[in-house]
Formats: sequence, C-alpha cells, structure tokens
Amino acid sequence: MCRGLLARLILAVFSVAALIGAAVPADAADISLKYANFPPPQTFPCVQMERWADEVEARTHGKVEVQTFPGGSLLGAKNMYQGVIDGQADIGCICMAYFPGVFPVTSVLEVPMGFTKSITASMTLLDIYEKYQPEGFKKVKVLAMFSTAPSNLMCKVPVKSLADMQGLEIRASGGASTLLQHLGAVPVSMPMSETPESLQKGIVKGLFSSLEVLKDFNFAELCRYETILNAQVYPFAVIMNLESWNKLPDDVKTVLDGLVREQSEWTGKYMDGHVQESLDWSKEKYGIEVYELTDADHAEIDKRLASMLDDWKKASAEKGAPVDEIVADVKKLKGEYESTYGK
Ligand code: DTR
Repeated sequence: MCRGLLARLILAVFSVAALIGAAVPADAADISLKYANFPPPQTFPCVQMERWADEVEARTHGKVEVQTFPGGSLLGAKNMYQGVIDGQADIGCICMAYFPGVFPVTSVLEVPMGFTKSITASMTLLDIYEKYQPEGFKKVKVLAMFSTAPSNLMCKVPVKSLADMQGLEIRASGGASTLLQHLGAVPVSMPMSETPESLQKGIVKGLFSSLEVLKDFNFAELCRYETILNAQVYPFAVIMNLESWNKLPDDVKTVLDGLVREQSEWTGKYMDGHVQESLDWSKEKYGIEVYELTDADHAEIDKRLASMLDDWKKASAEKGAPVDEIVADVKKLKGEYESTYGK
C-alpha cells in the first residue's frame, strides 16, 4: 500500500515535470502572436498571412512565433475589426467593405476608379492610408494594406450583355453592391465566407468579385460563365491590437515596420498572378466561358456608374474626409504605379 503510494507520487512528480517540459521547450519563442483570418486557408488573405508569419519568424530568428487562425477559427469576417481592437487576437485581416461607414477615406477604392491590377491598387491604397492617417485605423497598428484585383461577374447563367444582368441576384458587399444596383442587378450583400452556401442553395445566381476565387473556392464548378467588367477593387488591411504592438521590443517593431510596404507589394503581385492561374485552371478543368461586353454596353455602364463617385464624395465629406484631394491623389498615384508595374 505504502509502496503503491510512493509509486504514484513518483509518477505524479514525473508527469508534472513532463508537462512543464512540454509547455516550455528549450527553444521556445519569446513572443507568441495570434493572427486571425476569416476565409479558408487556400485563399489569398490566408496565403499572404502565412508568408508574413514565415518572414517574421525568420527575420526575428525565432524570437517571435506567429500562430495563424484561418477560416474564422478565432475571429469571423464581421467581428474581426472589433475583435482585434479588444485583443481577442493580436493581429487580424479585415476586408474594409464589410464595415460600411467605418473607413470613409480608403473606401474610395470601392468606387470604380479604373484599376486593372491588384498591385497598382494596393500600392495606391497604402499611400492613401499613410498620407491621410484615417480615423478608422487610429485604434490599431497597420501591418499591411492591399486590395483584390478588379471585380468581375461569375454566374450560373450566361451574362453576355448589360441586358442579361437585369434583375439577376448577385452576391457582393460594400461598394460593389451599390455598383450592381446601378447596373440593374439585385445585389445580395454578404461576406465571402457565406457565399459558397448561398450559391449552392440558389439564393444567388452568381457573385461579383476578383476571379481568383474561381479556383480558391472552386466556384468555377457552379459558375461556368464569367463576364469581364474590371470594376472596383476590395481594400483590405492587416491590423494589430495596439497593446500587443506597444509591448513588442524595438527590434521586433523594426522588423514588422520594415515589412509593411514589402508585404503589401508581395500580396498585390501574388493576387495578379493568381487571378491568371485561376482563369487558366478553370478553363482547363470546367471549360468556363469568359465574355467581354460591347463598347456600347461599356459606355452605358460608365454613364450609370459616374454618380457613384459623387455619392462617395458626399457620404465621406459628411464624415470629414477631404474628398477632392483624396480623389486627385488616387488618380495621380494610379498613373505613377501603372508606369512602375504596367497597366
Ligand atoms: N471580393 C471581396 C473580397 C475577396 C476577394 N477574394 C477573396 C477571397 C477570400 C475572402 C475575401 C475575398 C469579397 O467578395 O468579399
């Protein structure tokens, strides 16, 4: 009996020692950061997240460990912004269109401004943020900013003309929903993470987004008909809880600061390359059809969308944004980045 007790005591001591050993391995990182993301791992917001995590771990020589949480496993699309401010995650990736009215400056990118690539829109977005330091980002530290490639239609039915769009239920969000309304479609607003189910259930006939999702969500299987509109882009930001940021030692802050522009540029380039890859894959696997609209339809679309910029100006001016200066800067930066990265 007494020997049994001793054996159990020894076992308990060993177990506690083993537990401590497991919790604090000899080469544990000094700092561990939780990074939340809302869409599934294979999508571009998560691909860029893993790349950033790898770079940070390498550049801090393992001093910082980044734990990534894709697919809404820590925070979902709509509670990402507040969740990061409140410290439920140290870092989070937000799609600004999911927070109407919160970003009156950077939402200029949600108005069709003629961008044809993610890289030019991403660098423009970052510059606009840095120049205007908008209120919506005052409670967080910005670690990167980038945008999608321009939005196009992906549908279960062929949309070969503006006329075919009338009354069609299409999933979108933010400025893209307003845009579809102007074109006569019926926008159904929801985050990307809810779209696969809505398509499957037939709640929507298609979606309006950048074309890399044909492959990343396998939307090409259901949406065999794509219509090129090259419309607005969706701006994104990677944000960090301010307290988590303030706690970081200076050498780590320098690494993270040094990654802001590089990561934004990397993501823009990745997105552009991946859109092409996704189109090629979808043609090969599902034989998708891609339609261009006529010049007459494009002229009509431009006419109908002209008011979107005026509406954006009115709404953002009411929130105190210097709208004319912002629009002039976007146009100037777009030109400059198009000469750097091509049109
Ligand atoms: N187009 C926006 C944002 C977006 C584009 N591709 C992805 C992939 C995963 C999440 C969001 C997005 C949207 O439609 O919500």
